[in-house]
Amino acid sequence: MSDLVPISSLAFSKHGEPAEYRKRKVALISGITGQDGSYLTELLLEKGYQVHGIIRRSSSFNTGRLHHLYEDQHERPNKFHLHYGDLSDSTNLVYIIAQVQPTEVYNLGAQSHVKVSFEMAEYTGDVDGLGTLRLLDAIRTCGLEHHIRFYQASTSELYGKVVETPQSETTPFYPRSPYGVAKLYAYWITVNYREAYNIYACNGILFNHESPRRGRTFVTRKISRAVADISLGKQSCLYLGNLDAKRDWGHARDYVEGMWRILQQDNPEDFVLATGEMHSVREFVEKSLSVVNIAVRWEGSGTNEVGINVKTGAIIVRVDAKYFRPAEVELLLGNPAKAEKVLKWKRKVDFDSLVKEMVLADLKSVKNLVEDQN
Ligand code: NDP
Ligand code: GDR
Repeated sequence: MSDLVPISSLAFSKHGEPAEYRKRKVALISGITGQDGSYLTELLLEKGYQVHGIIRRSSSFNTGRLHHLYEDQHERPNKFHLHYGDLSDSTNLVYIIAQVQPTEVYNLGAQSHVKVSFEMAEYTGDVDGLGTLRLLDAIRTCGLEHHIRFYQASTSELYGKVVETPQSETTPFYPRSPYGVAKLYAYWITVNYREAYNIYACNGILFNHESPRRGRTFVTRKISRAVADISLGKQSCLYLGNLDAKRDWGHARDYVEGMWRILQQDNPEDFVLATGEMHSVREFVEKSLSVVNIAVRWEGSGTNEVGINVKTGAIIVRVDAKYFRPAEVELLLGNPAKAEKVLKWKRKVDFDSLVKEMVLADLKSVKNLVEDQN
């Protein structure tokens, strides 16, 4: 951090030198320990950035997704730093921004589970909604609002109830969960601070993106892990909620590239990142099972529906009402035309390759676990 600009000169200067400042290529990422945070860190380090991340203090290990980057440290000295912090703690955010003086801030930190947001609605509102305000205000408090480019992790959950498909930057929002509502606040405060204070602040409205690093309670990873366990005889049945929900699923690595591109434009704007293709949870199950050569047929309906292994006759999928949500988003399908045209961004990984990569990665890790236990 030897290239810091004296903060006093920035805090009180109305005429900073953004070009000079921006040359430093310093990124600050909230939510660095999450799926997207880890892929974005890899990308930015490859591009020569110094990367700083905010991590939460936890009694258990929470930097597993960043482990390999720590190990690379000796090849990139002084390029990767972690700071304890939390989006609920304004003073801490001001301190980190003042210390790091980033050129780009990526606000990826969030209580990101839609179902959990119904159980922790106030907390989700605080972190996902007000947390975004706190980070933007920390930037202003440090007098860096004309020096920093700000990315907000907005979401297709803003669309919620179907008003039109495919959904684009102009589709009206109708969120269907405390998570979606909190993210709606974050979306608009980002737009508002851009308009009110001329901050370079953008929303990436990202549709679902997955990977082998996806948290294990999200449906895709829950399925890929269960399929690995079932095929290796470690689990007999997978319990799921709404099999008919449809999502536009892409690969997280493609989407972090889009986040970076959003902050490299001449003017700050909001963009949808999506594949433009939609599949049901049921299709995700079928496709995952096909990777391990298991064919499934469905019987029954509603909560009595089951998935049966065609070869053995065993029930391998059941519906459990506890995974249903008080209000569901039935389908999401994005229109990435603006991102394709302006950012020259396009997803590279298709649905089949995504599913295959996730199942094969889980097969490998389950096999390693079994070997370790023997
Ligand atoms: P993850 O759930 O994998 O990661 C969330 C990150 O936020 C973790 O690093 C977590 O820390 C951190 N975090 C949680 N609470 C706080 C807090 N109070 N203060 C600071 N950090 C906190 O999410 P993803 O990587 O999948 O998503 C990244 C962002 O993009 C999120 O904001 C999400 O809502 C949004 N998004 C995700 C999409 C997707 O399909 N993945 C699509 C659209 C938007 P810890 O590890 O300690 O829990
Ligand atoms: P989502 O992702 O809610 O779209 O939010 P999730 O994988 O949790 O659910 C997708 C769909 O699958 C249905 N479903 C189940 N979901 C879970 N988690 N567990 C189950 O057992 C199950 N069975 C069926 C759900 O009802 C839903 O319709 C993700 C998060 O990453 C958000 O942070 C992000 O903003 C959005 O994607 C875009």
